[in-house]
Amino acid sequence: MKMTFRWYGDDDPVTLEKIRQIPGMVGIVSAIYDIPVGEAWPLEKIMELKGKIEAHGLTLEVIESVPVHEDIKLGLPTRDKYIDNYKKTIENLGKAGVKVVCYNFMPVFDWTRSELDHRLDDGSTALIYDRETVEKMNPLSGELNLPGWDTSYEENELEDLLKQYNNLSEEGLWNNLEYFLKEIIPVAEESNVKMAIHPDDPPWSIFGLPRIITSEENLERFLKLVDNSYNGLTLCSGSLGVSKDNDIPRIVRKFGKRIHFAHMRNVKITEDKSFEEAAHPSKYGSLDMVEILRAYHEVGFDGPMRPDHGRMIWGETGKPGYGLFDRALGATYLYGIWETLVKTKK
Ligand code: DNO
Repeated sequence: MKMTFRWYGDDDPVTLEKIRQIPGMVGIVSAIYDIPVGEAWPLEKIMELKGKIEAHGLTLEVIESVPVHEDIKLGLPTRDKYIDNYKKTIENLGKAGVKVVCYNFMPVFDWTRSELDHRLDDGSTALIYDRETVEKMNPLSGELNLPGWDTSYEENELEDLLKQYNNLSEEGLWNNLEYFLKEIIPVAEESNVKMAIHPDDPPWSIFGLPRIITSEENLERFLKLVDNSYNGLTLCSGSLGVSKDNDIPRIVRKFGKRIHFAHMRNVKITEDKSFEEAAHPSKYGSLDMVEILRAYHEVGFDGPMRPDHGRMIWGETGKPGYGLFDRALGATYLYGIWETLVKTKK
């Protein structure tokens, strides 16, 4: 396992200097943030990113994410142009030596929460998802503040986009995903870049939009769409783990070698379809983190892993879920468990 940390580039207050000082840290998960979705990433820009990271004694392990243009998810005739650009990006990432690309196939909204700074009993703040609150939200009200959301939509653009999805069922989305994979996976294999889809967060439909990367059964269906190891998973414990039906250690053991990137985060299920993000240790949430890591260890996982969202603690302010302190604590907790597993291996 290689311990990694997400870095949002030059504007991230959590600098590479700081990340490097976290015990056990070897790699960075990052992306190029100033290229519009759908355009190809030039090799020079990728090399520049890689150079900056390496100058700090770290390696660029994963790109999270190369976003997928909505026209591809919608299956519009214009998708081929965007798929060609996506292939070009994969080729360039391969030339730069990047081995893993994380992406998702969630229509319009990426990860969604109802509150970004919910105060927990210990005084820290965390992201939470309350089913009733989300059900009452109107994505067109202009007041939504979602952490994983592209806010660059012009007036009416979002409305039009949501309308286009009115006619797309889950099966339609599966078809569009299959079309995309059949095009890009051969290029990924040729470029030696492993594609790792991120599960939908939360793993159920929101705002009436279809979501399909949600369960063990659907992950299996996904992997069979193109049965090639370059078509793999980002296994995000927190995204899938908010549904009691998803047994994360079992999923890790089942899909083992097809998992190319591990996101480790604990979540506390408060009610059906409601949850709070929690500190990483098992005691604070609904997931057994030791058992999940044991499963990774058993399947011989040697890929990148990162602590996922942290709470805001010790007065830190910053990007929701992506401060330094709690994620660093998470990383060392994970690292400690891993060291124990390695050393006690019979
Ligand atoms: C949230 C992240 C997601 C993830 C994308 C992958 O913290 O896990 O935004 O990066 O869904 O494409």
